[in-house]
Amino acid sequence: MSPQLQKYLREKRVQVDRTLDHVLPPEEQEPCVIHRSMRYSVLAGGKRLRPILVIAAYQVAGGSRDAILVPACGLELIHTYSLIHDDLPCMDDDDYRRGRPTNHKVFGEAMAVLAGDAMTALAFECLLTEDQEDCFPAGAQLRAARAVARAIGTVGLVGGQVMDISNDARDGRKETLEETCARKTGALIGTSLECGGLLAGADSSVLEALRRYGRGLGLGFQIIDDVLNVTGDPRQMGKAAHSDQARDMVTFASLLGVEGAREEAQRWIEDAKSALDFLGEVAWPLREIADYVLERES
Ligand code: GRG
Repeated sequence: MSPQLQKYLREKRVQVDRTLDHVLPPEEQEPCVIHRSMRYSVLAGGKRLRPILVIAAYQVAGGSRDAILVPACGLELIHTYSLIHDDLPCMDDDDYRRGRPTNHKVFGEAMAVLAGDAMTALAFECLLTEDQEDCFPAGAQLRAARAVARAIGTVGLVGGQVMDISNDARDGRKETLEETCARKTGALIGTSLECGGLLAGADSSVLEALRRYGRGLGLGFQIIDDVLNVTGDPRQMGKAAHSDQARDMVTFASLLGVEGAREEAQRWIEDAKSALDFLGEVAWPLREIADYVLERES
């Protein structure tokens, strides 16, 4: 990763973490246990990729206000909610996430379900936060909230998770696996970019470029996630390795082999970057984030 991107990501993570701390209810607020549960998972760290993509797309599309931070955090809340529910015994039944015991291991299943539910509500509050200084174009927040609502429903996360837990990709078709990943992972990543563009008032050609970049980035990201499940270091990743194999899941790594999967990811990342060609130098953070997704080890 270039020193320039390292600095960019560090600065954005600090801003996102500070904003998340601010928008989450304090632990002392009744009922305390649910607020402890929410803060436990959200403030456990993580790469903050989705909110950073909102901010980067917003800036690439010409936005310059700090007001983007609150809606951007809405995307992180949805993402963390999906992780909490994904880890439940009725789903993937995982014990570790972001380097600590999973939410249900600490707070119990009921509280983990409720923390996720509360985080969706809070995410939409963030997306629809009162725009006191007309930072965003009229109607943009509504369009962004609608895009997020769509992305988490049956055409996106929920649909992808249904295909994932049903192991639909057992049919051995790469297209089925691509469809599962495009929904389960790609939808939220793509929508993060779309939200940034919408909130900056981007025109349709920029929005289309962000969508195409998002599709390639989302698939590339999930393929590397599959590879890391085989080759990664659990301490560095903060979650278990080899869980896909243990559950007999068909993944890009099992379907194409580790090297084949890396090559497939590279193709998607190249396609993602080429979508940005006409945007010129201003799109450098998105280009470098795409390269980072390919190199990442956690
Ligand atoms: C409707 C939000 C919602 C969820 C219900 C449980 C579920 C349906 C979907 C699960 C989706 C899921 C967990 C997909 C995996 C995506 C993925 C690769 C997550 C890892 O993301 P990272 O590496 O994690 O960005 P950090 O911890 O760094 O944020």
